Amino acid sequence: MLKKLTKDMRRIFLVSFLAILTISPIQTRYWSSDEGELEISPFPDTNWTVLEPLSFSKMDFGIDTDCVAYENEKIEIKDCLGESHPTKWKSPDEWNVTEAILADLNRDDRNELVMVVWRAFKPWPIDKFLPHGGRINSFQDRKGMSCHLILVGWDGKKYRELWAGSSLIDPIFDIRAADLDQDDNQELVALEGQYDSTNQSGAITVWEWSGFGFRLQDRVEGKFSNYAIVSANQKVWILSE
Ligand SMILES: [Ca+2]
Ligand SMILES: [Ca+2]
Repeated sequence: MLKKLTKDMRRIFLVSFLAILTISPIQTRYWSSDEGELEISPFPDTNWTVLEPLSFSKMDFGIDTDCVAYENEKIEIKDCLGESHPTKWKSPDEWNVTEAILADLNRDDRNELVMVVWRAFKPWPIDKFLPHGGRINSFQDRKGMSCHLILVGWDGKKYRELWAGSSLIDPIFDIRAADLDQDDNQELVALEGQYDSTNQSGAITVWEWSGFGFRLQDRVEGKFSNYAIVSANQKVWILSE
């Protein structure tokens, strides 16, 4: 499973990745979003900026004294003022949080923790009673773990799970948030692999909030292993190889 990159590691990775793109004979592709569909489009040679994920820091939730700690696939929201202050939210022991970013994906003008969570697979309860149950039984790996996208944030009174997806058909990794189509709403970008695959590669996917969950906006099939999100001239591109 992927480990969350620290901000410094991610910066080094991005710089290295862009350097490789510059000198590599591997074909670099530049994707931009046109009404929700990713398409290859010309990319300016200069004046571009790598869009980095928001760092975990105080005030990111609108609560100026709270901080996020991430270690060993566990994540915790606590008072920045010190250890003596109680934890305000922590990921359950049975979760493995393989990635986390801060973003406003549910469009409430407040950032939330967007997490890739692996946990023991659970079938839909109703499938126990249906004659053709087990519809999502393949959405797990050989160890019985399934991949989920989960949002946790401040509801005005406390931190709580704002939205939790059921088992993903295919696991996602390398998640980012960016407003690809300049409509002032962030989309979720993720690579989509396969359960039990030994290759950390897959399709580029873009997901948008539908009001109740995430709708797939577009998927570019392929064996992409990394990408960068770059802006130039008030437009945003996904750079892939
Ligand atoms: Ca939000
Ligand atoms: Ca958008």
